[in-house]
Amino acid sequence: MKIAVEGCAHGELEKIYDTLVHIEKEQGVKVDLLICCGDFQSTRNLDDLNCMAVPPKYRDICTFYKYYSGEKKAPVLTIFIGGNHEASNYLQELAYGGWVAPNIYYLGYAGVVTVAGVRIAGLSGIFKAPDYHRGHHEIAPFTESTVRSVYHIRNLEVFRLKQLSGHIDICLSHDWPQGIYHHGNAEQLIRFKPFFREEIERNTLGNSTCEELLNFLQPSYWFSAHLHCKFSAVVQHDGEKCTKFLALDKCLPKRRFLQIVTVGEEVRADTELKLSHDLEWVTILMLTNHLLSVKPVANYMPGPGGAERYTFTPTEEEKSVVFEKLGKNLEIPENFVPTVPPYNPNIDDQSFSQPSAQLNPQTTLFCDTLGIDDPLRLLMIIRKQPLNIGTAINLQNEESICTEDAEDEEEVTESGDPEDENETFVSFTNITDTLLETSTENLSVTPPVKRFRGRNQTLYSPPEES
Ligand SMILES: [Mn+2]
Repeated sequence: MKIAVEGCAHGELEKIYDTLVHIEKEQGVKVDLLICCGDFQSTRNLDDLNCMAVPPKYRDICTFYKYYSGEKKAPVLTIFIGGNHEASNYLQELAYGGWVAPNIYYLGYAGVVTVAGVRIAGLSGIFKAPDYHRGHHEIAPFTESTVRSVYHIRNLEVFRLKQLSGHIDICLSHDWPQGIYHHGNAEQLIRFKPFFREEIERNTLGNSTCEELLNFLQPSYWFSAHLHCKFSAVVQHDGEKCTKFLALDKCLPKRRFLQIVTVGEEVRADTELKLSHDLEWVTILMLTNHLLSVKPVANYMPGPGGAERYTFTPTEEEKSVVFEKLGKNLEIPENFVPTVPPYNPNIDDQSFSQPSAQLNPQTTLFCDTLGIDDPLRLLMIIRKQPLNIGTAINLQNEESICTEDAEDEEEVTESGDPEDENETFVSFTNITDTLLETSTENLSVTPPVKRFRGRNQTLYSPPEES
């Protein structure tokens, strides 16, 4: 499968897709999947933009809304993780992953999916020690503080990822695994980014939980973004396995933001790729539901020495229970519906407020199917907010979405060949060939859902009630 890997998207979806379509035409290859490593900026409208942690002058609606409204369609199946510049209110609706637009899938706080037999795991957010052990307590409208902490990585997701067994082909994180620069050309990196020197020398650059996960999961590939430069490395693990690391730049002209990598089997040109749940992962989500916290206090994961279960690598029996619950069908349903009015460029409008949180029908269905908790729903219960479930809105009634189409196409023609400048920085080879010098290989157990559900509700009920 040909996978296009993108660093930080920063809302430039239209440019990224144009570049891909251009590559396909020029080089006669078909890209099967696009992976974005965060800072995706899936802002549907101006309200969403106010939930993004950037100074107001940098708030730019960019082009995601066109894919949300249906004005444009993603030409290739796209999956992404969250970074530190996101429509956090929207991503929170999809804690366990979901479609943010047709053909564009968010992996959730953490997630594992398979595409054409390739197993892909992702961890959203960036690491900040003070928030690592807290629950997912943030909810829109965010404060100055929660608008940032909302995208900080939590121990729950890292714990869940560490329950995975079997081989992982690709892992994604927004910030780099700590120490990864010692496995590649660090001197060249420092020449390009001199202000990294001190942190590289002290081995403090990057995310220690990702380093831990990289060594634990030993995936074939690890892709990251965030530091806005291209860098590759190979981590040789004990034994045969190694991980090829690649970080890419953000989407800007003349920057190396995109690379095509060949992973797994070739996909026939007429195959429409489908995204599937990873059964082991979904089972882990269910088995660890009771570990979810939405409180702003420390929430420690179980370990040896305590009385409770602390390994949740599922048994075959546990997996088959989940398989039944999913109707013996792992395919992720294509059940996206727009639930808020998309940005309308023809209306000269401004918004200075954040929206209130809304539940997403995709998450509601997923949680109901498995009998697990939606963290956002728990928060609404605590805050005594109405359980506001987003419903499909009819975009036919929205003015000007359709009329925009024609204008847009003209614009592309007028501006001539927008890809010209892209040519130099899109590298196009398998990273194995170009970047790497070292050659490498490549029962009766009923899930305790009901009980935990009840337990969660009590845990999370407001203090005055308990
Ligand atoms: Mn970033």
